[in-house]
Amino acid sequence: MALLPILTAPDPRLKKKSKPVEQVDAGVRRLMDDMLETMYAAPGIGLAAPQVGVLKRVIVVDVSEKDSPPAPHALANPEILWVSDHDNTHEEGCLSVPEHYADVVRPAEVRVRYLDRDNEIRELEADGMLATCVQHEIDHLDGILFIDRISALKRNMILRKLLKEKKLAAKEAAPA
Ligand code: GNR
Ligand code: NI
Repeated sequence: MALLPILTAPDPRLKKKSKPVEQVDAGVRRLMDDMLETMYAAPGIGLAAPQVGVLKRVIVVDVSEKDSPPAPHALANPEILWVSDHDNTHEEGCLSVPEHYADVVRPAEVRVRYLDRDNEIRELEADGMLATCVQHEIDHLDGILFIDRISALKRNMILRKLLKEKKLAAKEAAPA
């Protein structure tokens, strides 16, 4: 197992569309396990492969409460089969948009088809935080961040701050 570095916005890799995996083989399984380890260490409740620079359609989630047993899910090629016609608003954050939070409106329930860690086709029906998180992660596979689902005013404010921090960090790493 290994901890993988997490990309932060703005980064062109976070805007790309990820490619489906052919099958869940040992390499994809390793990626899933490393992503789970990275997610728990962050800590976060979800992680998508492009966030660690891998443009494959692989996501992991665990929305279990702190004092209940872990409930890891690893999904390859997740496809939304159905969304409820009622919406939910949740405050979202993202490991690739550190320290910024905003309310996002999404369908309250989803049904998703995917390949599991054993390359078996499965379906997951989710509501609540799991539904929000799975949609947030699938968005990453299509190059979409939660800030793309809020007002342009808020988005640009957040992006400007993140860019400024990146420039400052680069300067500190390599002083003139
Ligand atoms: O850790 C995370 N928390 C979170 C909170 C509300 C909605 C979505 C998320 S996902 C996020 C981790 C992450 O960036 N996944 O891509
Ligand atoms: Ni995210």
